[in-house]
Amino acid sequence: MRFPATDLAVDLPCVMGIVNVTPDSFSDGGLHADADSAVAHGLLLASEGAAILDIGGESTRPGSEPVSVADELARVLPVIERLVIGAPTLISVDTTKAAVARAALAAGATIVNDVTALRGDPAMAALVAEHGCPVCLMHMLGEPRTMQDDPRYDDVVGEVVAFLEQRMAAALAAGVREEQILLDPGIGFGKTLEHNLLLLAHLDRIAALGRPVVLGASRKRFIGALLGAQPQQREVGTVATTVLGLARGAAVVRVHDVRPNVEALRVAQAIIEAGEADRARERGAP
Ligand code: HH2
Repeated sequence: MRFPATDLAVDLPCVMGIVNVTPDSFSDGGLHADADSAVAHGLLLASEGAAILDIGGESTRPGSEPVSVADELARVLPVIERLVIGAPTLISVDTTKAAVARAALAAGATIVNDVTALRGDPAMAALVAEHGCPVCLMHMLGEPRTMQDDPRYDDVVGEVVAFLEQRMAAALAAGVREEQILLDPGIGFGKTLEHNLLLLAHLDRIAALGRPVVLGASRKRFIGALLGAQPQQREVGTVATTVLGLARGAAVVRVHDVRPNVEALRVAQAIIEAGEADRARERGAP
């Protein structure tokens, strides 16, 4: 599958493994809250085939409380420093704060994953422009504390597409290059079950914006609603989202359970490529 030109130094599609160095993340809060266990978890995800590790020190689950720069830095920096050396992956920092992103990039992280799409901190766009690193711009309706209080759209897919176009234009206006930009529909960020399903069903409309799409549906609440399953039992449901996401153009899937998603994507990708090769042969046939 062809993806647009990007500064991401990995082959696409790829798996981004989640390392939450937090006490309160929705599915694994507290499991890797100290640096030693976060690093061990990151190394495990790398050994399972993650091409990127996304390190976060502030939960964005519905109802979560903000974390100070000092606390967030104390959580993520020691983990990033060790994984930059120890893991054969790219390191992404999941933060909305320019000070945290700056320190993470200085420590060797090479991707900024900002769930506010550069709206959370006025210094973030300039930092990303100056550094030249890939940046993920994600859609969110409202803010984490209240985003799940009755989210409404007239046309969820159209509104998310328009928002991402607008955030991409703002990033370009701030000096970010197009090749740096990744786009993410923000599954679960101010969305009902139906909104999430529509975004997944029409992910190709986000891919049509011409930038690699990041999909973060892993273990999220809508999967639990469909399956009646607790977060740690949503692995197979997550694989359904990554495989269908890939078929609709996702380039990076952000997941907690790396191995099953790596395996599923490898098989799905082989099928997609066989179909593409066959169609190309048919077109070229006399
Ligand atoms: N989802 C979460 C956090 N960061 N980043 C991107 N680009 N896309 C996402 O969908 C996304 C994200 C929430 O998941 P998780 O990190 O597991 O939970 P928490 O925010 O509670 O730490």
